[in-house]
Amino acid sequence: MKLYGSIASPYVARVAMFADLKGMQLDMEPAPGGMGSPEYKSINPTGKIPALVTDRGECIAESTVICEYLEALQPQPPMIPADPVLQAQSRMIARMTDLYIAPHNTPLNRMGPDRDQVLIDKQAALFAQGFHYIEAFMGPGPFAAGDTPSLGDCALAPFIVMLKQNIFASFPEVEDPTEGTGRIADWWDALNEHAGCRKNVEEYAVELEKFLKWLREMMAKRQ
Ligand SMILES: N[C@@H](CCC(=O)N[C@@H](CS)C(=O)NCC(=O)O)C(=O)O
Repeated sequence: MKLYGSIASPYVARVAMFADLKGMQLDMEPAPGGMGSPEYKSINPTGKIPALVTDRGECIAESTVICEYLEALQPQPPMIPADPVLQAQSRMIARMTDLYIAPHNTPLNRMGPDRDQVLIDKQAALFAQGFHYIEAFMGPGPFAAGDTPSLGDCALAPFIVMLKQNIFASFPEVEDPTEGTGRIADWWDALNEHAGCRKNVEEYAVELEKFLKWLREMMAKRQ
């Protein structure tokens, strides 16, 4: 079994954290030829990372589906709750991260030195709406669903790390939901008090910082 991707991707980090918390070792390699390349598209036609190639050679794409495959392969310890409501809550947090948080990042990342205040305010409102949905649909906790980490935690945590490094500091209009006293702030505290989650969050933060530094240097050279 091989996972294609780089840990700097929040989607790859989702799978890496999920597998690590299950105690599964994943053999990870960069996408051959790079993301979106014809060589990699011959393995994963979407060209996106992550992709997992099974021992029988089938390709499984999409981070959440890969997590669900790993859960089916090795059910213990469960990372998708057995309780139907907690299960739905865990899945909702992963899905809402993808639908209502992840897309709002890109327009801000692409913004040059001239700040477009109208766009910033629009994106800040979209982030606030997305976090409101997530807060409303989290389970009893203290983790995203129940009292142990699950899929929803592995999906949301890397995006929070990414926004902390890339967005919240540069765009104060976008509110960091882990500050303050709301459900997401309590969730973030619980996550960081859990040794396994904290290790994954810290490892991702280090890899992402390295990637962002490389990206900034590359963009500076281009100017
Ligand atoms: N829905 C996908 C999203 C994966 C994704 O967008 N990955 C990015 C890297 S963070 C990528 O591969 N981008 C390259 C491309 O779109 O060609 C998942 O959950 O796996």
